[in-house]
Order: sequence, then C-alpha cells, then structure tokens
Amino acid sequence: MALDEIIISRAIIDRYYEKLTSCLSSDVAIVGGGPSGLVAGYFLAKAGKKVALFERKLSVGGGMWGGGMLFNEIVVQEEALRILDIFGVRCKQYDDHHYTADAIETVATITGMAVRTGLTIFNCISVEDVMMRQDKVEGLVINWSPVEMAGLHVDPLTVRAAYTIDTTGHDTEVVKVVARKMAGTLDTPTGGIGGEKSMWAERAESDTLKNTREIYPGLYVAGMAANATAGGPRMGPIFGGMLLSGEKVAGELIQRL
Ligand code: 48F
Repeated sequence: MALDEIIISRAIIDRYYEKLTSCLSSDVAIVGGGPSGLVAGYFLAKAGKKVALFERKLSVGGGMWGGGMLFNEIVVQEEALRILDIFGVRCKQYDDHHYTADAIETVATITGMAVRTGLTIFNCISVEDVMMRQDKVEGLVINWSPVEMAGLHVDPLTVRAAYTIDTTGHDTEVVKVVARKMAGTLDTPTGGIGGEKSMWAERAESDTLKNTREIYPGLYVAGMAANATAGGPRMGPIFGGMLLSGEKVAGELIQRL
C-alpha cells in the first residue's frame, strides 16, 4: 500500500483541470441537466461534437428523480419509447397509450450512457449570464453554485460555445438573461418570453417539440424551457416530450455544426 493523500489530491485537481480546460471552447454548451439536456448531450456526443453540460445542483436529473409528487415512477407515451430503448431503460406497458419506467433507473442510465459517450458534465456550476458578440450568444458565464447560494461577491469565468441550449426547465434562466440584456427580440410569438401556462399534458407534449428551436442567434431552447419560453402549457410527470425534445435539438445542431 502506498496511498498518498497528496497524490490523491493532485489526481483530482489534474483530472478536473483537464476536463475544464478542454471545455473552455466547445461546439455546444447545455445549461441544465434534466431529461432534455441529458438526452441532447448524449446525441451530440454520439455525433462526435464537443459538448459540455452545466448543472446548478450537485446531481443531474432535474425533475425526473421524483416522478410525480415524489412517487418515483415516470410515464412516457409510445412515441418516446424508442429513446428509452436506445439507453436500455426498461419500460412497462400500463395501457394502450401509457408506459412507465422507474425514475431512478431512467436518470442513472441516461446519465451514465451520456457521459460514457463523451458528454462532459459539470455539476454544482450555475450559469449566470451569456457571452455576447453583436447580436449573438457565443458562450456562458459560469460560477460555483455555492458562491451563488452564499451571495459571495466573486467574479465568474467564461466558456465559449458555438451554440447554447437552454434546458433549464420551467425557469428558462438563459432565455431570461438574453431577453433582459441583449439587443433585439426573441423569435417567439410576442418577441418576449410567453411564460408557462397551466397543465394540459397532451397539448404540452406536442407543443414541446414544436417549440424546440433557435429563439435567438446562437441560443436554442429544449424541454420545458421551450414551452415556458413560447407560452405553452405544462405537462407534469409525462416525460416523452422531454426526451424527444432533447433528440430534436441535438439533430438540428448536428446539421448546423
Ligand atoms: O426541470 P428539468 O428537469 O428540465 P427539463 O429537461 O425537464 C422538465 C421535467 O423535469 C418536468 C416537466 C415535464 O416532464 O415539466 O419538470 O425541461 O431540469 C432543469 C435543470 O436545469 C438546472 C436545474 O437545477 C435542473 O436540474 N438549472 C436551472 N437553472 C440553471 C440550471 C442555471 N442557471 N445553471 C445551471 N443549471
């Protein structure tokens, strides 16, 4: 046994430094590690793109861990089963239209496969702003979440990305910054943020896919953030739209890059 605390520390610092410096510039930066962000990251990585995901919390998975009201099962519709199949997540048929999966298995399996495929995840980092060039989003301004939580006066760091995806869910955090601080308007019906509407699962699921797109040069929205930006309804604990939205945004970006 020749275990050495200093080597253990150095190994962690060296490896993290390698990850962070390699993601100072990437093809795509994803903000938020819920189901839509993780799935988008997986497909982009699979296509060989350099992609980094920043998640405010210690754990990724977003709203999926708790299923509905902490009953840790999720529901998916038939159209999205093929995505869960790609990851090898086991589903059970409930009736003709509804299938269920264990929420913990779903988060853990998608996350594990996305990272092994090449997605780099930075947890406990919050995105507080974007880097702008004229009227285009070209990167993210990041800081440690504990710095944000403690309200410490610490300047952030910046990473560059050809494209950014806001997958921050109901809060649309990146979109809010762009709407407030950058020139011009968003490509939405009102030119601003429509805001999330009340529950209507079926409508919301189809709207999520329609609303998954570029809404400002360099900035895409996916998942619940797509509906909350466009003014669409929420859908609750049915997750097919989130998975399909992640796949769609990745597909569009793979075409463009
Ligand atoms: O909300 P979330 O799970 O996003 P999603 O992929 O899925 C939505 C569903 O979970 C559910 C639903 C329907 O099925 O309505 O709510 O659209 O995950 C969003 C993630 O973004 C992180 C946040 O902690 C969460 O894990 N996040 C939010 N703002 C920031 C952020 C930020 N500024 N920086 C980094 N991460």
